[in-house]
Amino acid sequence: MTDLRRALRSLIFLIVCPLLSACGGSSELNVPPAAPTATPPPSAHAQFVTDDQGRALILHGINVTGSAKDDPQRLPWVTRGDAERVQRDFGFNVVRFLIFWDAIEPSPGQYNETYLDQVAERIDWFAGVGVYVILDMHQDVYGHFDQNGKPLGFDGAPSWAARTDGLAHRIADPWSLTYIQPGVKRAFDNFWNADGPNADVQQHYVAAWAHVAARFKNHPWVLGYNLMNEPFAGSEFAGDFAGIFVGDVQRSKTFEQTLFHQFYERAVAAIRAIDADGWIFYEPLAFPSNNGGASYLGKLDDPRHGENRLVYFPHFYAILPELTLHYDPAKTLELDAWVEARTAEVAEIRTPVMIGEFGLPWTAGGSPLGYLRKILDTADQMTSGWAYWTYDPGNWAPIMGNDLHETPNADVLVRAYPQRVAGTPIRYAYDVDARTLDLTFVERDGVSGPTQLYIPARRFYAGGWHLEVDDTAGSWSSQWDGEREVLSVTTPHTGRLHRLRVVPAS
Ligand code: 9MR
Repeated sequence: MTDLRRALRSLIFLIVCPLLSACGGSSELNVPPAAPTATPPPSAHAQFVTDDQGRALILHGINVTGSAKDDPQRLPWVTRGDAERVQRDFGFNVVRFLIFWDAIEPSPGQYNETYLDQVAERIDWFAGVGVYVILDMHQDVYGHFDQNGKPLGFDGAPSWAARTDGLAHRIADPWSLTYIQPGVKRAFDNFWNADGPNADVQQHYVAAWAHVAARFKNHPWVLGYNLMNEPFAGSEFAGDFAGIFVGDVQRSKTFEQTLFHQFYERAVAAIRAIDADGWIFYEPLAFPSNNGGASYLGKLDDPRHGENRLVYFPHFYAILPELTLHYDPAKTLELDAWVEARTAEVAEIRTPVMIGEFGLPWTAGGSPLGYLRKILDTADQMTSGWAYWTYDPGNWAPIMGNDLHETPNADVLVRAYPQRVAGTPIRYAYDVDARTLDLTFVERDGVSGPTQLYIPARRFYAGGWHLEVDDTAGSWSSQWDGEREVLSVTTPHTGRLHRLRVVPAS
């Protein structure tokens, strides 16, 4: 861009909020005409979760919590204070809340309402501070115990549903290698084979989901349901010890397109029979997609009237950094492979996408913070929301120690971002070094309410910030909520592109 063009461009940026202190009230502003914008049309593939006013929801948040797996009550350790902190200190607007089949249905057809009451109580803590909840039916290596009460995996299914047919299994190290134990594979096979002698297992799982949906369908802050954490193909997974994370993609392809796809169809139908509007999140097979391999699951149909409310919910773990606890920023092949695979899938299925898990300890070698930044920048480029793994005090988390002080990860996970967009986002990007946030969106029929930007003012903008807008006509107004650090911007109805930019004041 030439200096002249740059100068012209900055002229048509209107400074709505010159100083942080001036942002307390709403302001009506006239915007001078601008030259027709050269911004490209909306991405052909970008789809968005929307709120009840039709605004695109961009979700940044965290998993609550990994350690709930081992809690006797299957509950996260968090308090109401943590729910407040998640919003106040980190600016998150969503949590992926782990729930467990063995807690929901400890014996066949018997639901534990006390557990669901306790889950509901915690959901309300998050709801109270305006944080959405995605219920994640978590499993790792099928379940804690097999049907004989022998240790099997880490969490998930009740023992009565863990049918290993007497095949051997033992806990392996690292934990994920336990997936390839014969008994574990058989438990999954018996789950997936919905027409076999163990057909009741999957039927119970699906019915348990319907029960959960009935319980939470009217909760305004329960955004939706994640059908299964990190699904595993059982004996159709062809990896061995060396190849577990890569596997034989072709071999599991048929499985993905048949038994696995049919399972999702059944689960979606069961939830839709109860809840027409909740968003249904679903993951590809974790191995190999977590690590960058392709998924052949294909498009799922949503039987609801109106637009689909399905969300593709993959995880993002580059295998070398995860196993070696070292990230070399010069070696991004694995990360690039993940982006390429997910981008192709999203183009095919035309479904909103959100990263359900990713993470690395800040103590990892090389550039662990660079790794997290790269994933977060990528998520913005893909217009994908995300949920960090996990809100358990420690090196992975943004908090640690008895006093729950922040780790260096906190400053990386906290970013300015558009939380609600009054139209269809075309592009948004947060520049960590310059501390600028750019958003371009187009208006969409039927959308009401302002665009809302989270701006971590207390953390990153001690000298204040400006909002710059670039538009052709009409009146703008903005309102700053200093407590939540959310700027609400009402844009004029011009039918054209709107551009907003937050920049540091000094
Ligand atoms: O980080 C978790 C690790 O401490 C546990 O030993 C393991 C088994 O319970 O699970 C890990 O969490 C995983 C999550 O449940 C699923 N996605 C990958 C996570 C990190 O490995």
